[in-house]
Amino acid sequence: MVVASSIPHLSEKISGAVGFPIIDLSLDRSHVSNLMVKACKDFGFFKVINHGVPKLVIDGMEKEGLNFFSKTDLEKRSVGLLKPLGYGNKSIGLNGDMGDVEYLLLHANSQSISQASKSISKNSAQFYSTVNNYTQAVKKLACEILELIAEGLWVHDKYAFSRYIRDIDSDSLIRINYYPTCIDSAAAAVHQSRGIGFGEHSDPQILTILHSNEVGGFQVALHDGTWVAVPPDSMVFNVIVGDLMQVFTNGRFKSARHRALANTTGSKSRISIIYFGAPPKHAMVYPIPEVVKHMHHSLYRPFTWDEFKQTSYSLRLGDRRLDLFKVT
Ligand code: GA4
Repeated sequence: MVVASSIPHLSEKISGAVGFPIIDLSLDRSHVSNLMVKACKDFGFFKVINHGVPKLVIDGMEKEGLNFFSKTDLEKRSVGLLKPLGYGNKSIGLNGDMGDVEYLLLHANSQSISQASKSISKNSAQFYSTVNNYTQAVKKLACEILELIAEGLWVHDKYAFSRYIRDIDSDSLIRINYYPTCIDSAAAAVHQSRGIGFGEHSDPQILTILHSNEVGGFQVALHDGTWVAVPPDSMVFNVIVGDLMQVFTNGRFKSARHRALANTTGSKSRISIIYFGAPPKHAMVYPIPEVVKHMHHSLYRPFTWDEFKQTSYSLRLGDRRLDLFKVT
């Protein structure tokens, strides 16, 4: 059963007219950083091209993903339904959210990937090197983007944001979401509940870097709540502002609410690979003083990433968890 509240409602606003910013990373640095800050303020979302991640690295990762999801239910479950990390099927988080999606969710550090590889693949050395290469390349991209954003915001310390995910104890994650075609799923009941692949939410972390194959379904909400379909394009990386970035910028950037519709193509599975850049658990998070200076007061109280993460997991997927951290 799909949670009723997450099914797209007929009366909701949907627009096809908005083209989200596409930022060419090969252009002049100060121009790129200004474009990024504008995109973060206007949408909390943009796409990047000429990102420097080799196609071979992306294709290899997708292939490992498809290979894993093509296994039998029993084989996949043997990875361990390590809550909340490991293999998941339809159930999202710990509080009853459901979607028409299968996923693998892993910590993004080399040691954890190496550990997980042993239970995920018979050829664990190959799985490890493919997933680790992809994760390292996308982490580098995330750091570059965060440094460009810091420059565009005129923050003194260019590493103010990226240092959290460069930290050896960073709690960043890597996720592969698999949205089966109608044909893939046997049960008629599943067909009836089709609508949502992954329900509306914002990401709790700093920044998310999402890649998907050429199958559609991904949507991003504008600030006024209108949903906009993001046309699938395997040449781009999609960049999503997370909740912590909203806090760092004292609300000047808003975390983007996004969702994935269930895959109704009937022909090809949708696969997306997502990197979530997060601080170490013990790191303190608060609006950066240079931003607050211009705005006179902090909108959010200081908290640790661990506290915020625990709160996120205690709530539903679509809940607006940042409201609980506002200064009253
Ligand atoms: C959204 C971003 C990441 O995918 C994730 C998700 C996590 C999960 O799937 O286990 C959460 C969700 C995400 C936000 C609120 C909580 C936690 C499901 C959920 C209901 C891995 C994450 O870090 O937060």
